[in-house]
Amino acid sequence: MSGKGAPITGGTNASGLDIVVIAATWHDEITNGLIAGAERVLEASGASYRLMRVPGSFELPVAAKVALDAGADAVVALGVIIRGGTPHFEYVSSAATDGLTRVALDTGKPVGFGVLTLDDEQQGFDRAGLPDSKEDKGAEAADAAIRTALAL
Ligand code: DLZ
Repeated sequence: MSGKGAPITGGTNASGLDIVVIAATWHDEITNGLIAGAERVLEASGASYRLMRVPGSFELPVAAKVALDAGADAVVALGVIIRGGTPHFEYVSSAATDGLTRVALDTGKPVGFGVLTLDDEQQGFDRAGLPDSKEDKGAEAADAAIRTALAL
């Protein structure tokens, strides 16, 4: 997709769905782009949604589980993890990915996966739905959550 904010749930009516966007706080410029992309798609779909913030991507799975157990129809998980000089990147990336997969399977509800695992910051700017971005991964994750929720 070309990204840059065009809603990609073309014509889908998701009114009646209750969706929680959960976003980590690291690498805020990129994360804010992901949030804006997800919100554009949710707004266009007619779904009701709210934003929940957690400290880091490691905390995304537990927040997703709580939101889904509380009755949300789907969550959109957004985070940015950038490789550093230690193995921490691998641990946080695996915890977020494996944890969110487990939450989706345990709850039987969709988790839109908008966690970027990156070698450097530029890769994030390229994918964050910002004016110069090539892709809009926040929008894609929201679109996936909506379409899966409607399909289940
Ligand atoms: C500790 C840490 C590091 C080093 N890097 C990131 C990152 O790039 N992206 C991210 O979302 N979170 C990072 N964190 C924080 C962890 O996800 C977590 O919040 C802390 O380890 C506290 O549990």
